[in-house]
Amino acid sequence: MSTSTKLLKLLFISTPVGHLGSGLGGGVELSLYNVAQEMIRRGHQLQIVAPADSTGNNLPLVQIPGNLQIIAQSQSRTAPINMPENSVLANMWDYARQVQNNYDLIVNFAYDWLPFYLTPFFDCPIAHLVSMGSLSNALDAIIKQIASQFPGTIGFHTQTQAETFALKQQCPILSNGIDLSLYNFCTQPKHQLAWVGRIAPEKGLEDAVAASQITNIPLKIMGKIQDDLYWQKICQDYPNAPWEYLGFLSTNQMQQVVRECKASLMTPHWIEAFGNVAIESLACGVPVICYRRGGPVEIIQDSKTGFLVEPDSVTGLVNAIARLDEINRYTCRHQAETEFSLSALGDRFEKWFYSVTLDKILL
Ligand code: HBI
Repeated sequence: MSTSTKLLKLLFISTPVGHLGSGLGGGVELSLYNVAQEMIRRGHQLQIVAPADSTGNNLPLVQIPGNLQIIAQSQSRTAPINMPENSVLANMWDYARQVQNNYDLIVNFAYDWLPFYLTPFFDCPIAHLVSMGSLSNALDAIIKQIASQFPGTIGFHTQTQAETFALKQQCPILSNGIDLSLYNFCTQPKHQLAWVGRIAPEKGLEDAVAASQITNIPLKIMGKIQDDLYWQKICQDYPNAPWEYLGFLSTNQMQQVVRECKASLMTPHWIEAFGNVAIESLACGVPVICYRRGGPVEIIQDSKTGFLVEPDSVTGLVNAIARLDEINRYTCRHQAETEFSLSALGDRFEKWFYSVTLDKILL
């Protein structure tokens, strides 16, 4: 049987910062669900290992107890590796060690040191999807080591993100993808803007609120409040801006709001590895206005499906908002259909998984 038709037995190991469905895992939760759903649709066997209390969208889940990992973006670049007692990360990987012989490939979705360090100790091949840009020296070092020892097993969402790790090897670039059937196109938006994302300093929400105040266009804010002090400061600094916080919504609730917006604002103060919000917005036919920084630069077609503006420039956001009538909303939806559908995503990941398991299958 040629490798391109062999069905794989896949073990997905989730992020350890929150149970699946909590929103704390941010974009990587969505990536895991979407890739899992598409692999199953293609006939592969699949099991997801995730922290206890995870919701699986009727996907096959093994729930592992233990204490969550601290989110990496809250740590300093020189922070030592931290592991809580009874670590859910350690427990998930001990489970993987025990069952590894039942699988052709283990796929790691955690942005943590341990899974990379354990790679040489496993018989089963491991593919690592790196979900953020470079954040810590310890993780950079172990990623560099594994990229060199196991070429082709470290995947990134975008070239920009991969470059933050300054690796010698060219690594697989997977982009991302979503289930387009969940997003409904809208031709006549209301006079409002959307901002969607984890509410934390690296996401730069204050700039979108400032742009909303200057333009006096209502801003619909959606997402998990991850940093409460940061959120309180925005509320105090912009008491009169026309913003409304709608909470952490399900995909369906979120797209019902976004689709009726003139545009989505993305204001990353860090190198966004990808920008799921951008493709979710495009899927609704909604143009994206984003700083020219990180993953969204490889997603948004400037002046065609949105605008890329000078990083951290609120004026840049405001000037782009004034140009929104130049964008054809059908062009936005069309780009999502050609580049970011589940089948496009599945093609990229399936090709990667076969490339990592090839030597094992042929042995
Ligand atoms: N932090 N330690 C740690 N581990 C993760 O897997 C992790 C994280 N912070 C954020 C995060 N994952 C995801 O929200 C992003 O990768 C999308």
